[in-house]
This record gives sequence, C-alpha cells and structure tokens, in this order.
Amino acid sequence: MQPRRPAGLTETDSSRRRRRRPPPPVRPGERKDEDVPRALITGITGQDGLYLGELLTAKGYEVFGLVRGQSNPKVAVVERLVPGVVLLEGDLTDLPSLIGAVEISQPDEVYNLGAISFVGLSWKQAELTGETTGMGVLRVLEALRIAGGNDMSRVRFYQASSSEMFGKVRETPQRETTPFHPRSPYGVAKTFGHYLTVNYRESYGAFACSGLLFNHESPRRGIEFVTRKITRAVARISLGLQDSLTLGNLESRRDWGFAGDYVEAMWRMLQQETPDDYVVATGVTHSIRELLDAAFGRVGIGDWSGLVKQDPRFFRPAEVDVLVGDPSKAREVLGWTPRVGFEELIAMMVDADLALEAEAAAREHLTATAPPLPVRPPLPVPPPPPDGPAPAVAPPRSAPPPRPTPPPRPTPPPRPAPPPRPTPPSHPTPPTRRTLPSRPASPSHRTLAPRPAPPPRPTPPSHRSSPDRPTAPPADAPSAGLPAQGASSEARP
Ligand code: NDP
Ligand code: GDR
Repeated sequence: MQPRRPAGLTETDSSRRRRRRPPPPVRPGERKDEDVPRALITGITGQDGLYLGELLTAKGYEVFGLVRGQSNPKVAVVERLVPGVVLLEGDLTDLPSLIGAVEISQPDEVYNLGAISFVGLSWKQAELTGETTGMGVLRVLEALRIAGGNDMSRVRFYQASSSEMFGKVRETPQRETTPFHPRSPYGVAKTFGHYLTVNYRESYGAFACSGLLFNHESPRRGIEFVTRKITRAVARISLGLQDSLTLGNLESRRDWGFAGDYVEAMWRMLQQETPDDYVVATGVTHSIRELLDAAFGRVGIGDWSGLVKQDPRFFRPAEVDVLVGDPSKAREVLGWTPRVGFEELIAMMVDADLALEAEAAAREHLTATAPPLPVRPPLPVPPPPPDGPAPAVAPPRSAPPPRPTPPPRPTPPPRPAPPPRPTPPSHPTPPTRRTLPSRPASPSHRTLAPRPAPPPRPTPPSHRSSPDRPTAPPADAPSAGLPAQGASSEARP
C-alpha cells in the first residue's frame, strides 16, 4: 500500500537535514523501533513546548514537533534546544495537516500544547482563539481517531487545559471537581477543549488526560504575560534603559509556578494506568503587587510606587480575580510536587532578563559608538576656466591627502555575568511506568504510512537561510515563547 500523506504536509527542510538517522525500513503497521517511545508535541515553539521537548529528549523519546507558518523564526530555537527533534509543518486550524503529522510521527504520546494562549488577545481575536484553542483540540482528537481507525486507546493524549476555566471561582482552592465559569473567550475555548477530551475518553476509550494547569512561568515566557512584562521592565529600569512600567489590574492574584516543573506533571499523567484529569499548581497565591515587590526587590528597589503606572488599556473586560489550586491529587497519584517557589522563580526571571538586556545594550552601544569612517576631504575645485574654449585636457588633480587611521573602537562596558539559574532537582521515580510498554500494533498503523521519507518539495522554504526571515519575533507577538530576547517595545495587555 502506498503511504498516504496529505498534499503539502512535509517534514520541514532543516529538520529533515538534521535527522539523526533516516527512517527505518518498516512494513505498513510494523514499527521496528518499538523500544524508542515517540511523542508528538503541538506548540513546541512555545514556553512549555520547549521545556517538554527537552524533558522527553532527555528521557530517550524521539520527539516530533508541529510548527506552523512559513519560515517560522522559532524553528531555529527549537532545533537548538531540542537536538534531534523532527519538525513537521502543520496548523491546529487545518485537519489534513494534523492527520499527516500523526501518520508521519506514529506517536505513542501526543501533547496538545498549541493554542492562542494570551487571555488579553482572546477578546480582540475571539474567533481565531475559538478556532485554535477550542476547535484545535477537536481537530487533534479527530486526527488521532481517523489515523487510528476509530481505535483511540493506543495513543496517549494530553490536553493543555487551564485554571482560566475556573474563572469566577465557585470555591477556593480550585480542584478537579470545581465547576467552571470561564471569563474570557480563551477560557471558554479551553473549557470546550477540556470537555471534548473527557468526551473522547468516554466515547471512544481514548487514553486522554486533561491537565488543569495554573499559571507557570520561566525566562522563556512571552513578554506579553504579566510576570515577564514585569521582570523585563525591572531589568531595563535597573540598567537605566527604561523609566517606568505601565500595567493594568494590580489586585488580581495568581498561583504561579515554574514551567520546567509543570511539564514533568504532563508527562507523568501519560505514564499512568488509566487516563484522568489533574490540577497542577503550587497551592500558593500572590497578587501582582507581591510580584512587583519580588521583582523590584531583586534589583534592590524597595519602593516601586513611583515607577509603576496604571492604564485602563491593560484592564480586561472581565477579570479572574483570584486563582489558587489544590494539587493534592497530582501529588498523591502522580508523585508530583513543584520544586521552584515564587521568590526563586521571580529571581530567576529577573536575573535572566538582566543578563539579556545588558547584553543587548552592550551590543547597541558598540554599534552606536563605532567611529564613523573618516570623511574624505573634498577634492580641490579646479580654477574656473578662462574665457574662451574649455581646455581639451582637464588640469591634473592634486592627490588627496592620505586617510587618517581610524581610532581604535572603544571597549564595551563589561557585561554583568548572569547568576547561575537554579537547577530544579530531579523528580522522584513516578509510581507507575517509566518506559512505555510496547503496544500491540494498531490496525490503523498497519494501513497507514509508517513514517515515509518525505519527498523533496518543489520550492522548499529553508528555515535556515531565508533572507526574509526575521531574526527574532516582533516584541509584541502574542506569544514569544522563546528564550529571553531583547525586544524593546512595550508588551501588550
Ligand atoms: P505559548 O503561548 O508560549 O505557546 C503557544 C504555542 O501554540 C506556540 O508554539 C504557538 O506557535 C502555538 N500555536 C498557536 N497557534 C497555533 C496554530 N494555529 N497551529 C499550531 N500551533 C499554534 O504557551 P505556553 O507554552 O505557555 O502554554 C502551552 C499550552 O498550555 C497552551 O495551550 C496554553 O493555553 C496552556 N496553558 C498555559 C499555562 C501557562 O501558564 N503557561 C497555564 C495553563 C494552560 P507559534 O510559536 O508559531 O506562535
Ligand atoms: P493569565 O496571565 O491571564 O492569568 O493567563 P497574564 O500574565 O496575562 O495575566 C495575569 C494577571 O495579571 C493582570 N495584569 C496584567 N496582565 C498582563 N498580561 N499585562 C498587564 O499589563 C497586566 N496588568 C495586570 C491580568 O489582568 C491578570 O489578572 C495565563 C496564560 O498563560 C494562559 O494561557 C493560562 O491558561 C493561564 O495563565 C492559566
């Protein structure tokens, strides 16, 4: 049987070039490398996708990641941080591309992290949020159902659900049984995705888990989210690069943890005997004011009141006032506990932003202070011709004076060395399986294309050499999701 692949879906060119090995020869339905678990991650270019890709690679997985758009500038970052990753072109709004990604990767585990994840943006682009964050879940589940010939029990599925679903909270702390009352188009879309995940588990026997994750942050957080917006501004203010910071509601409270800890919980959910839903949180809540205390305190500023302004533009049409999760079930069943506390997290982010901003400033300083090339003195003007016909031959020009040697470039100010990031200790052995048991070959896998080597595309967009490719995403991108970068404009609300 000929491998089936939807037209237009290919492994990205740079990813294909970087594959550690060619796809092993397999007959339809037969995988030769059953001992190497495979994971497909949507949203691999985001904050969590990068941490999860690193985690799974370290655990010996073959990692496949879905990337969207043409010449996505984040591809290079993923390839650098997740060596050996195989990137597949696809989009959560495009079902055929998702079916193709499943067929090519033949995953044991699928982590659906892709979404429009910025709550503030979800009012401005509510339809896109619904399509991506909500309907995107349906499409990934359908891709798994279609590629699996209705047998959904063989691939384990993780859905990135959110504490935003609790919204106007009905009880505190929030747990798995707390009713939902979402307060934003994003929250509504996530609630749709959550219930679909539960429904596919109940309808098709899917091994589908929903992680109700509370806010988790890191130096890789997009600059539009309040933690990173604050830590970046604090770094810039302390370096004299920015005067003040403008925010919205300072009274809301969130349960903030470290993203590196939270991806471990996602993985643990898929190693259980049975699929289930889990709240993942620290159990501690802080206000934006406390976040400001911690961030400014890290650079020795005790009173930040004169440095922080408020602007109605950054307030939301409907706010989620207080979130705090009860992670008891995750602790008891998954053996998961958060490692990095609030103060340590904020210190980690401020320090990373300080290093980044100092480096960017030094680079700018170098460019700005490089001496201009010496201006050549004007050539002597020949004397006006005497009345009468112009001379047939121009008079000889005097030789220009030798160019002065440019002065040596000034040495840039020394960069402050970033303090070492705290390394979270490794988690204890989870109570259940660590290595995936080999699963019986799916009947669907027998009929589907087992990782065919993608044919060369007619006009391959190179992710490495495209001259049009920007070197960094715009500063106000809805979700930077990249390692800290020196963007300069104000983040969006
Ligand atoms: P990010 O915003 O950093 O990453 C979002 C990812 O989704 C990016 O890789 C982005 O790709 C991708 N994406 C967006 N639109 C599409 C699309 N149409 N097709 C395919 N991919 C798309 O989010 P996080 O890493 O912080 O969060 C991961 C997931 O967890 C999200 O679903 C988020 O809603 C959810 N979540 C996050 C929490 C948190 O505190 N971080 C808490 C609870 C839930 P690109 O880079 O190309 O834009
Ligand atoms: P959140 O995170 O909406 O909880 O969603 P965000 O950091 O955007 O906002 C947290 C709180 O801070 C208040 N706030 C501001 N927020 C931003 N972004 N910018 C500001 O200037 C500002 N001023 C005050 C907000 O009003 C809010 O109360 C995050 C995302 O990662 C979601 O994808 C995820 O599902 C939830 O966390 C759990």
